[in-house]
Amino acid sequence: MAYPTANKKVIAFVEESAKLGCPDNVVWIDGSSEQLEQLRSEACATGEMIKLNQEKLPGCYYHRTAQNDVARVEDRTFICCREKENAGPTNNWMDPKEAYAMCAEIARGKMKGRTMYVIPYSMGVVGSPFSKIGVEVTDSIYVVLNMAIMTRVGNACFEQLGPDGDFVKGYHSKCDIDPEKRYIMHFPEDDTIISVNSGYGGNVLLGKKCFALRIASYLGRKEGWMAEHMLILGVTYPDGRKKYLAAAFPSACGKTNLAMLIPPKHYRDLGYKVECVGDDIAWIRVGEDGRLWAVNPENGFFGVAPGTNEKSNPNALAATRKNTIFTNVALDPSDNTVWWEGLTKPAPAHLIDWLGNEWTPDSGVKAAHPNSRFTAPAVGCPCLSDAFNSKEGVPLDAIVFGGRRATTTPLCYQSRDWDHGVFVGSIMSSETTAAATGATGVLRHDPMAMKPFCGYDMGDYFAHWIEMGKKASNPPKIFNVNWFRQDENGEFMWPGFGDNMRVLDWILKRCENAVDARETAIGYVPYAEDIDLEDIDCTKETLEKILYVDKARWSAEADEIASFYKQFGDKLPAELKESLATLKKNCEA
Ligand code: GTP
Ligand code: SPV
Ligand code: MN
Repeated sequence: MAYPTANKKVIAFVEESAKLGCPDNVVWIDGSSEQLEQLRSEACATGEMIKLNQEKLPGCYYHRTAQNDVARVEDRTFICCREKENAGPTNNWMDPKEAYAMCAEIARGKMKGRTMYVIPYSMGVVGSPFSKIGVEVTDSIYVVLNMAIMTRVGNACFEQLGPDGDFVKGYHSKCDIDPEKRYIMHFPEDDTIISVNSGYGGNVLLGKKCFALRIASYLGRKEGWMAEHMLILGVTYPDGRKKYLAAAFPSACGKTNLAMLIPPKHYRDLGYKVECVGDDIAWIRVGEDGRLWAVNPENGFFGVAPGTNEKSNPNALAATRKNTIFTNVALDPSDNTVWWEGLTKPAPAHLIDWLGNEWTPDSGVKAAHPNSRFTAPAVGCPCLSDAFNSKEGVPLDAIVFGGRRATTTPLCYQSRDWDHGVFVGSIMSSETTAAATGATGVLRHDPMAMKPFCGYDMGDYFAHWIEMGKKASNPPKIFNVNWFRQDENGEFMWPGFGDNMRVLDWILKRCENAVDARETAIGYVPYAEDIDLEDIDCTKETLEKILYVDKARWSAEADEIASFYKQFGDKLPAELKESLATLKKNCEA
C-alpha cells in the first residue's frame, strides 16, 4: 500500500504492530475533519459513542467505559528499563525482555475483527524545536477521537518527522478489557509505550501521562530539560505587565481550576486578568536569558467533570459546550445532554447514570463517576492565553507546589531559595483521589505531584531539579500552597477557586520583593494582613489559623520525611538532606 510517510521506522513499527494485533484493516489518521467525522458516525452506529443534543452541545459526544476501567491503574503501570535500579524505589519495574514478551502474548491477535488506526501526533506546536512526535496505533475509535482533541494530529507530523526522524512508539489494544491482564508499560530506553486491556483516558491516550510525563521526564533528564505535572497560567496586571507561573498539584487537586480561574470582582474591576496556557503538563527548559521557559505540550483538556459548574469554573464549563467528548458522566434523557454532581442544584429529577441505570436523586449513588471527565479542545476555552501556540512558551516567575492536606501545611509559604524549593516539592504529600484506582483520601507522598509519572529513579529526579537550578541564572521563586485545610467539622477553611487569586497575588508580589513575609521554620509565610480579604467568605481569624505553622506537627512531619527519604539511599541529593536537617532543627528551636 501507499504510506503517507516515507519514514522507514514508522512503516516498520506499523507493520510490526499489524503483525502482532492482526487487525482486519489498517487506517492511517490524516487529521482531516472528514475522516474524523466518518469515525464519529461509525462509533455512534456501534454504540461506542452517543451523539448528544447538537443544538445545545454542538459537536459533543458521550462515552461509557467498562465499569472496571474508570481510572489510571498505578499498580499495573511499569517502567521497563534494563537495570531495575534505574526505575527507582517509587516505580514498578519489569525487565524489558520479559515485558515485551508478556505484552506480545496478551495482545497477539486481539485486533482480529477490528481496525487498527495509526495516529501521528505532535506533543507541542508542530515544527517547534521543543515539540516531539509520537505515533500511536490503537484499535479504539474513542482513542483516535480523544487524541485528535488532546494532541496535534495529522500528516503534518510526518512532514516534521522527515524520512528518518525518531518518534515515540505507542501500541494500544483494548484486547478484552480484562483487568487481570491490564498493563501500562513504558520502555524509556526504546521510546516505546505498550498499553493493553484498558480503554480509559490516562491509560490509553498515550501522548499524555505515558509520553509527555513518563517518557519525556526520562528524555528531559538526558537532554537537560524537565517534563512536569504542572498547569501554566498567566496574570495580566492593570498596567499591562504579564507574569507566568507553573503549579504542580497531584491528580484531581485543582490544576484545571487554578489554570482557568476568574479573579474576584474587585480584581477584575482594576483590570487583572488570568489566562490559561495549560492545565496538566509543562515542558520546561532554560532560556538564553537564564530563565525557565514553559510550554504546554497538549492541545486540549482532559478534565474532571464533577464539581465543574458556572460558579467554580465557568471557563472550563464553556470549553465543554462544543466539540467535547464526555466520559462516564450521567445522561439527561429529557434533552439528550449531560450532567454530573455539582453541575446544577438541585439535581435533575431523572437521569441515566454512568453505568446506564435509571437514576433519581434518591438513588443513593452518584450519577456520574467521581473520575468522569470531559475531553475539550483548548481553543474552546474563553481564557486561553495568546501564548498557547507560542513555540518558545512563557518565562516563569514562580513555581508553585501544592497538595490536598487537611492539616499541617499552611495556605501558602515560600521557599528560602531554589534548593530549598526543591526540598519543598520533594516533601509534598497529598490525599489520594478518584483519578487512580484504589482507596481515596489516603495521605501519601507525591513529590512534585510526579509519584505516578516519573519515568526514572526519583532520587535522580531530585538531583536533576537541583541541577536545573544551577543551570538557570534567573530561576523562578518556589512556593507551596494548600487549598484544602479542614476545620474540626471537616469543612474546607479556605473558599478556594477564584479566591485563590488572592494567594497568587501575594506570590507574584513576593517575586518582585513588593511585600514582606514572616520567616518561619518551614520558609516565608504571608502576614495575614497582606492577603487580600475584600468581599471574601473567610475571616481574618480563619486566615490566621491556616497560615499558622505548628512546630510540633512539622517536627513529626520531618521525622516522617526522613523515613520516606531513606528509600532513595545515596541518590538523595545532599541539598535535600541539609534542608531536612534545617527543618528539624528549626522545629526544635
Ligand atoms: P487532573 O486532571 O486529575 O490532573 O486534576 P486537576 O489537578 O486538574 O484537578 P481539578 O482542577 O480538576 O480539580 C479536582 C477537584 O478539586 C474538583 O472536584 C474541584 O472541585 C476541586 N478543587 C479544585 N480547586 C479547588 C479549591 O481551590 N478548593 C477546593 N476546596 N476544591 C478545589
Ligand atoms: C491525572 O490523573 O492526573 C489526569 C487524568 O490528568 S489521566 O489522563 O487519566 O491521567
Ligand atoms: Mn493530571
